[in-house]
Amino acid sequence: MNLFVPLVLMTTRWQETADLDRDGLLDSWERDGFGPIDPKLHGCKPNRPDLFIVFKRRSGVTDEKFKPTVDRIIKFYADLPYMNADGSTGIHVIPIIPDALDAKDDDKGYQSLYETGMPKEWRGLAHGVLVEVGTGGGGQTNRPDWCGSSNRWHTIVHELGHQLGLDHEPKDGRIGSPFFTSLMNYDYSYQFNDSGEAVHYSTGKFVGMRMQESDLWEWAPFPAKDMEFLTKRPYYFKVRPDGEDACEIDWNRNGIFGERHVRADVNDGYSTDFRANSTLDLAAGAPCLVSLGEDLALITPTLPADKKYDKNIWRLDSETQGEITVQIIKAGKITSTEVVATSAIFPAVGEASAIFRDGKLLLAYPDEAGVVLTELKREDDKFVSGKMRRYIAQPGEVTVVNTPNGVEVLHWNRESKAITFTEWEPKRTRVIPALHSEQPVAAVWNEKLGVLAVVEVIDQEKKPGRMRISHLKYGASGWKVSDQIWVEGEKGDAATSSRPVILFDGSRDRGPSGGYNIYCKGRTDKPDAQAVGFVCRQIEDPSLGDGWRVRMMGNEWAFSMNSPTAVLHNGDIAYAYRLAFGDGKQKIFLSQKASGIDDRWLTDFDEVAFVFQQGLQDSLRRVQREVGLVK
Ligand SMILES: [Ca+2]
Ligand SMILES: [Ca+2]
Ligand SMILES: [Ca+2]
Ligand SMILES: [Ca+2]
Ligand SMILES: [Zn+2]
Repeated sequence: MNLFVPLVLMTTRWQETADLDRDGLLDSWERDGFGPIDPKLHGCKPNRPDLFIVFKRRSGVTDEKFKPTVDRIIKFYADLPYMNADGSTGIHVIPIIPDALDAKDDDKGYQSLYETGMPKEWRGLAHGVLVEVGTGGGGQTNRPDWCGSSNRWHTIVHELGHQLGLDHEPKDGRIGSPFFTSLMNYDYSYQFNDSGEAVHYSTGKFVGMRMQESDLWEWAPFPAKDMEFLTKRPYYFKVRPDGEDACEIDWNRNGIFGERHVRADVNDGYSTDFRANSTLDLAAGAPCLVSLGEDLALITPTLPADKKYDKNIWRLDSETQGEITVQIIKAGKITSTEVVATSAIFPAVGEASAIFRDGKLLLAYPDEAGVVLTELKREDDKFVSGKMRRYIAQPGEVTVVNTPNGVEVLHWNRESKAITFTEWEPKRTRVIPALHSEQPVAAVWNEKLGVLAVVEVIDQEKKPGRMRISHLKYGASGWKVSDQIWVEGEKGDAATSSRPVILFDGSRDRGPSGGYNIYCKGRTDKPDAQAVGFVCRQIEDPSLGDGWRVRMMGNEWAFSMNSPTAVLHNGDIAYAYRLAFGDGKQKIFLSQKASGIDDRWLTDFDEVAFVFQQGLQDSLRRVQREVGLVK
């Protein structure tokens, strides 16, 4: 008796909740019908997953416009490679297509249309999609049974993926991965291996590959043809076979295959991301970062304490004169502030540029009459201002660069656009006739080639703001241009409307001759309009962008009205820009790890198994609990 009672109870509970195929619909509902579910009409079965989807259309989405979309969605789920108890494969989609919404609801967002759009009797039994008029793509999910999506099958299966519990990254990796081939991954949402029809939920084929960008091996235990997709959008990696069953991938794009312990940003399909981020003080123009070894110096144009950061101030000029502030940053925190230029001594009318050499910060900036050169000595956690000199120059901006032949100050003349070189210890000032730029220039010493690289901004006939590197060699008669390279090739698109910044990276990962990184604000017609930043990385593969890979920095909201700044720092890259909007508007955003090289795991994830074993059931259970269908 005592033994018997619990058994009976258990059996009753089992019958109440059994869901053999784990599609979230109880066996009894699928067999005998339940609410609006009619097994004869809908063809649902207890031993094969069924997925009811209510497609509520916006007014204007006709049957004719929606039919191809729904047919493709049915095929998509039917084709999923997973074996069911009844011997079939895939998920059986049952579309429920009520009348389209009224035109009076046209201006309501998808979230507020759940009440109107998701029929009460289907809640907990079906998933819901509000189908928008557009077909271009774009969607959003706010509930396990509701999303808004354009009338495009790619987007709808992506948003349904979110409803079923899928994320943009592999569920156990948590960062984007080029071999997470899912349509949930933005890299492959609309195409895979150059085919719009080949997009899919991942089967976890590459789950065995677990890699860190900080320590990559350029080898994979898969035939080269399985990795062919990496040679297409958005990555264009070079892959070559290593026998029948393995291949080598040039992750760091340096032209050498099969290397070990490689460092490279390999998941930059969407952007190069920021890590170790902080928001710092207000600035009145573009920042400049200088590496002090362990620490950083942040140099910004600022306003005197009695002036307000008016929204129209985007840089200092002769009307809005200001100060130059130098701050020491340790682990993302400001530890000291030194005001170099004050209203009493040579107020600044532009941006500062500096280098760190022999324990001293050599800093230059334009004032009303010329260029101010100042030396600051580092003493523990602060800078102490030292010698200050100036020379007469036309209005413009300056760039300080360290070379084996001494420190040079490059002056860009705002009127004539000509570039003048002045040695830090001013012996001589020379115009380099071949150099001419629409914007202030960037400069760096290339130790592999023994040349000074100067980035000019040049208006091509049809494309304004293109960037070109001029290599200069030092000889008896001073600096002479030896050769020139267009950033992204002469026919490329990379362009800016403000000062670029250039780094030279001579590490092994950049190949035998090293490589440049050029950072810039994207070009806008009005120079002070906000835009996102870009990095143009020089690579060994000349077939891609004429040897350049251009990526967005951060994300599509990382707007600035000013140029960004970047510097090689602590084995990574520090990057800063002045925020264009939001709470931090006009403050400096700093990423101390902006190389995009991450030490979290890149991997793959078996989404198909997840959906069949968990996703279908869990998503409906959550709604069933909400409406009281199950406990
Ligand atoms: Ca079921
Ligand atoms: Ca079923
Ligand atoms: Ca390589
Ligand atoms: Ca990365
Ligand atoms: Zn998404």
